[in-house]
Amino acid sequence: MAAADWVFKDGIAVVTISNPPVGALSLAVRRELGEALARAGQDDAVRAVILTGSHGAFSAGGDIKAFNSTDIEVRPYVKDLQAQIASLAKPVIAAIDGIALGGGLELALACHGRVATPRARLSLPELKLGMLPGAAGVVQMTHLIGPERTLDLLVSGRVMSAEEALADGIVDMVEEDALAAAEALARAVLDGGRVFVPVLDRPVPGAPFDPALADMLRQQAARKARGAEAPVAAAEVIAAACAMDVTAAVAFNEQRAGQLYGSPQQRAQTYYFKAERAARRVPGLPEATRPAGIAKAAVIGSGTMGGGIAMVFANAGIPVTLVDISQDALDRGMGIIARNYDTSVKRGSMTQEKADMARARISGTTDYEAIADVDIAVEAVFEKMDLKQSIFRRLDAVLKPGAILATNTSSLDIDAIAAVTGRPQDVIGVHFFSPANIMKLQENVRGTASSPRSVATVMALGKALGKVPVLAGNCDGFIGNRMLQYYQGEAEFMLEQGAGIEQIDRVAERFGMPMGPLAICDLAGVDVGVLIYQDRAKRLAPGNRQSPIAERLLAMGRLGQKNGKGFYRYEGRERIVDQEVVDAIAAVSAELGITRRDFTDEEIEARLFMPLVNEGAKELEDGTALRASDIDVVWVNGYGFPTHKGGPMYWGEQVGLEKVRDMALSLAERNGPRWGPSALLERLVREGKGWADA
Ligand code: T1G
Repeated sequence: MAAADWVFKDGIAVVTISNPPVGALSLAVRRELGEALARAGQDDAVRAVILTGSHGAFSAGGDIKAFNSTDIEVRPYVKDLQAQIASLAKPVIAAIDGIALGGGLELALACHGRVATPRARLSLPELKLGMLPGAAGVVQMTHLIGPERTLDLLVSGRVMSAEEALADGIVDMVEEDALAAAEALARAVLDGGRVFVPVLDRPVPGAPFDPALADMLRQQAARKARGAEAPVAAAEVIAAACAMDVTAAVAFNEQRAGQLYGSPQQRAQTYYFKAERAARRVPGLPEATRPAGIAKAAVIGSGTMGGGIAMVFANAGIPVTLVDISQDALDRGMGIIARNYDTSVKRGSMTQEKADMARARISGTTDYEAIADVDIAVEAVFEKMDLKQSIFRRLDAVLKPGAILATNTSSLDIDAIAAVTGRPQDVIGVHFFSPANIMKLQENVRGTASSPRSVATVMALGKALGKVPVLAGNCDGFIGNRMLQYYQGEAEFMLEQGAGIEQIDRVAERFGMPMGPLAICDLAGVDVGVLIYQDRAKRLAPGNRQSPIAERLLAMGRLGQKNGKGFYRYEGRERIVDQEVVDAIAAVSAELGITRRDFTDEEIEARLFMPLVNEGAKELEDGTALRASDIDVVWVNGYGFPTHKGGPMYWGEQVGLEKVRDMALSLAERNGPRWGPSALLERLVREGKGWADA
């Protein structure tokens, strides 16, 4: 089938982008669009052109699968197609159904007019790929909605609805039958009854601008970027669109986009885009495996986590029943949910109508019989094995055959939970991250007995819930938390050796983490961290040690943010280092006979992040993770690892697996054998290979 179809009727040529599933602008599509536009120009019988998509998509923009290959560099580019449209002395109207993203939207914005169906979704998501819209998109959007809103749109990668696009003049009409409406518009232009002003000829809203605008936009972008280059470049191009003439601004847009394309960050983010999609596929499931449909859900436990999970189901349109032991507990839980929805509405992330509809899908009960017919029950109570087991016995007794019995545990053994039921094949972990209604990661944990159907169901469910699902094996801490202990553990070991509290957190944050490891410990609660330490201490193999610093803080009554003092003292949002903590750490160093010394930022960065890579390699080795890229997906979505570094495993390969191995050898000497290099890592280093050969 042709990549761009051509149908001609009554003076109007309808050119259709045809590249399922998403209408990416592959080289074949661009070529055929170019030929179709040329033909429309030459053929006197053609009086107007309608540009449209197929298979429920207008176009997802540039062909990501061809990025960093030669195809992407072959003309025509999107800008060439735009130039053809501009020079065509005939109206071109875009008819948009479904997505118009990136280059797809830029192409539509170069048409004279635009009609969308109510299902249209418009966005310029290039920053997620570490690049800029390259075909004048930044300048086009600035002319449509002004500088501040354009920056917000680009940095968030937010998707606009047809209604929103109509209100902003981005599309001219919203009609169920976009083709018929586009035809009517084209005829109106031909009759002289309708005149369109090209997007780039429209005045930028909000002019004249404060001369300080460029600096303001740049600072705003840099604050959100956490080291990513594309947001800052976007701010510069937006400022140019306000200050320069259109031709110069468009040239600058193209130049900055060109600089980012091919950069390490663009490569890392493009890798990451593919990683998320790869993570959805589970190798080895029998061909005939079908996920169970989830039309009704229950969540056991109405605390912060349970309430958040209930919201996730409700927001995805799935009715959900919260179960708790007392009406009081339920009322409290429902109260928190109501407040969370109010906050979402206040922040503008949800309309009142949507929030009301979602809330209406959540009901509560203290009676397990009331959830007998749900398709999935997710347990989200305290991390205590006997409590969880007693709940699973009750679920086993009441739930209909074939229902999925899921646990949100972040650390307990799925097999021990499954063992108390008569249907271990239907038991599986679904680990959401807090706050569940916000964090994207859904770490699904396969027990020894979990059936292919259970695995397929929770993976499909993740997508339906708008989460990013990753499959993990059953072990202490699963993929994410198992690695986290090395990151946080090494932060404390470095404190013992003389690194500063603020210095460690600053290095992690400059690396791109949302919060440093010590600030995170304060946020989660020093007491919570110490409980985990103490529990782990019982299982540590001989020769391994943990730092006693957190225990000392706890003994000093420093619980973390919850009482305003942990590693730091908190004054509002400000973190202040207290002398008593510095003294307590120095005392630990003295007791252990450690000579304190200065650290460079480079050493701190290596010692924080390389142990993650080594433990990740051990997870690949023992099958906890299916692919290195799955680990990256967990760390980006669950722990805020910067996407522009691709994830810890990708980063490790960039800095060199040999260095990671050497770091593991030296940390094993100091901290104990469990810090030693993974056998897989050693083999890859020996053979000069990477994760692809794992
Ligand atoms: N190019 C190539 N393949 C794409 C693609 C694209 N733009 N978008 C999606 N796919 C593939 C994807 O890999 C998967 O394939 C299948 O389509 C279904 O996607 C000049 C240069 C479109 C909203 O950033 O946001 O324009 O992995 O599983 O959840 O300035 O994909 O199964 O083989 O994600 O329904 C800008 C990114 C490009 C769009 C669909 N465009 N895509 O989501 O399904 S840069 C984007 C998405 C650009 C210009 C520049 C989503 C989606 P496979 P899916 P989905």
